[in-house]
Amino acid sequence: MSDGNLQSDVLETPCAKKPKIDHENEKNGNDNQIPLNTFTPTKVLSNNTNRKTVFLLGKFKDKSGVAIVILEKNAFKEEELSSEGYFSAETRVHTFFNNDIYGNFECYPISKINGVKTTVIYPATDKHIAKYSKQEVHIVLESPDCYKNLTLPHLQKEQFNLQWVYNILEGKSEADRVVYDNKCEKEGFVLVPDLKWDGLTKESLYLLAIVRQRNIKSLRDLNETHLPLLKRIRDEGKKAILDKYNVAGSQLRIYFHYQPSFYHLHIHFTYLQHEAPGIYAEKSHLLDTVINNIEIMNDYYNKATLPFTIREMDPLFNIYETNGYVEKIKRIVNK
Ligand code: M7G
Repeated sequence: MSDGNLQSDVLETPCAKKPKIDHENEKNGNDNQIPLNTFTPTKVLSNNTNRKTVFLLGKFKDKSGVAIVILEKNAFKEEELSSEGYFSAETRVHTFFNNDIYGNFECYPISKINGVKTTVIYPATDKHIAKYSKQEVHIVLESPDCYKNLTLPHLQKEQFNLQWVYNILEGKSEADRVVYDNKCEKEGFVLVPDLKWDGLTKESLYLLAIVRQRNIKSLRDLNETHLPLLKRIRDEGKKAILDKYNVAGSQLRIYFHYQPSFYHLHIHFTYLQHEAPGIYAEKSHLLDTVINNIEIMNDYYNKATLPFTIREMDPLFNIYETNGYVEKIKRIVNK
């Protein structure tokens, strides 16, 4: 039996509030004030014009260490399009040109619907900087031996801190955002809006199911003993999303990333029509396919060769390159 608890709290309207910054790491020594308005960008790490997202490296006034600030233009919310926000008397309009039946304008809608989603990572480590910097990417094939001899020793030595995950599981952070909480230690999980989602716009719905067990790093560790957990996440996750957001299970993409950035098992739930980052063939594995593969072969993920993408700034890239797993290209050297 599930001991899940669907919370019925009404979602907040982010536009009406100051930027909400999660100070989850207070106990790890972080200050609990992030002075966003004192941020000075020093470098554009990358600028994704398709996603209308920019990754900035910089510093806060009077703060040591560097920060990464991610700015993302929000998707349109359909319910706001029919309201006064875009076409009201308050809307300022700059006309570029009118030509016959065609017009080209820049429109400045009211600020309430014009927020910019802002994510802060502070203090940011070199690993964060590498993750968000524009760089070349390669696909490598990870055999079970490569996993054991190259990937695993590397990630045991060097991986992103999981404190934010434990804070969610222990109810210390984001507790008011939790959508569903199954407290069973063995088969329980917490369903929470992903950092990348504003928690409001159905068109870009993105939730994360974080398992309570702490010893499952990734897809690689899964076998038939995990089937009840995986099925529970699929079924209870779908139900919770239907109840809270009125999105049917058949409209959800439910998947793992391989490699993930964070080696504590979690599953992504996104709206099928939303092209979330990391949904492509080289990185995502549908939960239903994973369940089916394990049902066919108990130790499938222990035996499979799994492809994954690797960025040149990731130290793991050097390991795979040195061991001959990356195809060489001719580098053009500027004299
Ligand atoms: P991943 O596959 O390990 O990494 O997924 P990647 O997708 O970044 O390559 C981790 C997921 O956790 C991502 O979708 C992140 O956006 C999300 N995430 C990361 N952090 C630090 C947080 C957080 O503090 N809170 C929440 N709710 N989600 C987070």
